[in-house]
Amino acid sequence: MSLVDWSHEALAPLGLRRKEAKILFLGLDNAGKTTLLHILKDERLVQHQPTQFPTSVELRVGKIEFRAFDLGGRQIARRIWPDYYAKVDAVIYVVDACDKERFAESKRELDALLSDEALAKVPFLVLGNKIDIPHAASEDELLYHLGLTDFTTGKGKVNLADQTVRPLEVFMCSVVRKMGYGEGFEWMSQYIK
Ligand SMILES: Nc1nc2c(ncn2[C@@H]2O[C@H](COP(=O)(O)OP(=O)(O)OP(=O)(O)O)[C@@H](O)[C@H]2O)c(=O)[nH]1
Ligand SMILES: [Mg+2]
Repeated sequence: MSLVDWSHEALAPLGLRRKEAKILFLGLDNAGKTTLLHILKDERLVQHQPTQFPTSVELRVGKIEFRAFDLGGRQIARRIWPDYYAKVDAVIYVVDACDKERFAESKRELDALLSDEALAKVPFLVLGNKIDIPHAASEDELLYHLGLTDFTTGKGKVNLADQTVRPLEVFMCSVVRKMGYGEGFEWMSQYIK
């Protein structure tokens, strides 16, 4: 156990446990949210049924320790998303980059999230998933279809003091190939206190 883990555990009984970050995994059904969560959790690739009920799991990715909420993306599941918007530290919005017919629907849901008062300052990591499939949209195409071309805030290191706009970036990834999302998490970790 590292010193960091030790001090973290040692503080727990004193009620001084550092606040755990809360991250919502959102996006349309079939985007790959549950698959990603399970790979982050135990490195295992599992075939999942569409998520019916909200679940949450504690995770550590790099230096971020957080509770991930997987709320499911089917129409009926989306209705309860707003119940989870309080005290969110980040949103990971997953898009199936191959499902071009649903880009408009995905944009509508993303726009609703971005304009929700409760999430106004929350960093958004948009993951364009399934780039292992040959006809997947490119990053530029996805940016265009999601209406984000002029709204991303930069992938590099940021000076938080200069930050006046909500952090938002798109990273293309393949959850099944375990590639791309790591850079996204690294970017996001800059904004999680
Ligand atoms: N080719 C490919 N398929 C993927 C990838 N990630 C997920 N999938 C597949 O996409 C399908 C949907 O994945 P899920 O993780 O269940 O999707 P979800 O976003 O949790 O969907 P809901 O629970 O309905 O909201 C599954 O068949 C996955 O195997 C990927 O990177 N590449
Ligand atoms: Mg799911």
